[in-house]
Amino acid sequence: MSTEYGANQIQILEGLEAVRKRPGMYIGSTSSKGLHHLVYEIVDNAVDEALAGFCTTIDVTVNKDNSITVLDNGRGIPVGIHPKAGIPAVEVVYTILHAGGKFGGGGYKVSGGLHGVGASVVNALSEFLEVKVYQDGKIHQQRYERGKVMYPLRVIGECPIDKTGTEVTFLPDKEIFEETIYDYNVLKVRLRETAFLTKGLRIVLRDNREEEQVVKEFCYEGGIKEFVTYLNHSETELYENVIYCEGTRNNVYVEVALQHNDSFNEKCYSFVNNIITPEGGTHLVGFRNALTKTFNDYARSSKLLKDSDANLTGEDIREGLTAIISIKIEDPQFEGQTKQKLGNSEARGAVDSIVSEQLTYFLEQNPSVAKMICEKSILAQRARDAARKARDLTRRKTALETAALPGKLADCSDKNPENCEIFIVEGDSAGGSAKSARSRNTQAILPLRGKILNVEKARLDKILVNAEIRAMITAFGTGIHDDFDISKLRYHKIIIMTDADVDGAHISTLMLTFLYRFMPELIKQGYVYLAQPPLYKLEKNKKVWYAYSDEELNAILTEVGRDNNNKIQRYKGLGEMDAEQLWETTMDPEKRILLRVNMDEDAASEVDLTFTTLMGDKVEPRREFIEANAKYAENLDI
Ligand code: 1YM
Repeated sequence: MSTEYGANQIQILEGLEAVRKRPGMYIGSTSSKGLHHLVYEIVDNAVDEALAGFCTTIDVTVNKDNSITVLDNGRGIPVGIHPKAGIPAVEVVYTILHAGGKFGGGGYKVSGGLHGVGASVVNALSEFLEVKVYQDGKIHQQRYERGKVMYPLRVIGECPIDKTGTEVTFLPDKEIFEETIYDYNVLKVRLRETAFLTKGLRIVLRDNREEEQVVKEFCYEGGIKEFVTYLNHSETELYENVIYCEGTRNNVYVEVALQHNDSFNEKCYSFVNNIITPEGGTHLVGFRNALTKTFNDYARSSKLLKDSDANLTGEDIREGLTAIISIKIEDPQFEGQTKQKLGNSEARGAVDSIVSEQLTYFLEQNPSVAKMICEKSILAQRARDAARKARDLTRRKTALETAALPGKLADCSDKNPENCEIFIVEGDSAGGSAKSARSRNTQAILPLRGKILNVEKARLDKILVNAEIRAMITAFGTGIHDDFDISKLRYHKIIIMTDADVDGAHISTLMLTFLYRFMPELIKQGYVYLAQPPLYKLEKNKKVWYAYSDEELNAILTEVGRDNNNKIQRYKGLGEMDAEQLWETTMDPEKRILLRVNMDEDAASEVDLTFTTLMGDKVEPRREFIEANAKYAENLDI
């Protein structure tokens, strides 16, 4: 071994040791999120190979031990000796921590993973990682454990000369990760998204942990056009075809797909080099500019808007719009607190000009579609005016009366939001029990009458005059949409308390839909909870048990014995419990169970889809969704 090689080895180990010491700096976190991130880093290298035109299929397998295997049919990572490092290129990829960008010059990385950069991080954080390269009729292999090379790259066998590709298996290190069990659904959502964003690429996901292997295959020849169709599948589309614009300008490759549906929500997701940009940025600004300008020009020239009418706002035109904006750019600059906002100014111009040109042409060619969109936007414009009036009304009220809190609210006396919780209770009778049961100091009760308005199916003006909705908005104190201010939140726990039956579940879903659409920050920051009232009460010899599920009931029955002396009571609703029982089982902070509502922000489009599927117009997608998810009924992640 040359001294130079030895020195390199030490550097390598120091590099990977730094990753193990501060994993968060390299993969964001060591929670379940970071765990899944490992897979995306490896997959991204394979996606790069697909974008370069050499790979058509990526196979991802979750093995029985929660290790992951990723196989692609690209060229295979080069196995030749890297001139500077003096070791095979594949070893460089897996053991040297790169500062960024692809080494070796030529071309540029496009996908999210830092082309070979992420691979060494994954290696450093894995109990073991094994890479196989199929190239020139040979199978090359190397194994690492916690980043350390176990043996030099070696040929372990032969393969057909036309078989090429890279296969990587790794087991996330239990010393590093808080969670080491992969969630099939999380991988599924992300890989489906990756497939939509890379048209024609086939991604196969397998789960070998189940007795019967689960296989899911994603391949979309239509790319983001099919993504829009997918996102709209539980909506009623306003017109048949997805509008599509594509082109390259200023070295920026731009793809946009859009379609309106008859709902009132906007679903726009933007991506840069296949990475979602939750905070948008210049590409999204360019898109919005183009959309607003093009539709106003069209509406004016076709006399759908009269000279005396005000311009349509962007918001009007985006009512019911589902859109994907995907760009590929050489040197993306991310800004903002979480580095999720694109800053490159050339992206704005590129998207703006490509969308303006192609959309103008489309509208001229498809006047009936153009008219439908304009008419919907004009309706939105009118509703917006009405909503502004309704909102002004609420604002004026607050300005006049100091305590504009809803009459039905039984507020708590403590004024420090951190100590305070509000129970949103279904029905006046349960509300009554809750009011006598509560601890007045910190617990507020807001009873709602029956089912609240389904905000998926109503326009803002109608929503804002709804009494139950207004009661919640004023009680929480934060305002909504643009006015939303989390620092004004009056309670740090918003607890939805409904009956433990189908109706109760429906009301909870309506409530969550409202919170998700109007105050998503409350969910994101973990302020929203579901109370868990018991299903059964069991009495024997003056002793009392409560069961929160059928399993629990059976367990208790087994313990105390099944005989006629237990008078089992099945609760039909919260109203059946007296104040003391309600306190003891559901409200007492010392004893109760609360479920905190989570939201996976990486899967924003999927969360949105869940709500439109559950609360939207179409029955068939809802039935399919419920059938597919029935077994996850207890899992509250949305
Ligand atoms: C299962 C993971 O990493 N595939 C993969 C990676 C590379 C190549 C092909 C590749 C790239 C190039 C030339 C090139 C990488 N190569 C490198 C580096 N799948 C997976 N497939 N030949 C092959 O970009 O020029 C880094 S990643 F840097 F070594 F070329």
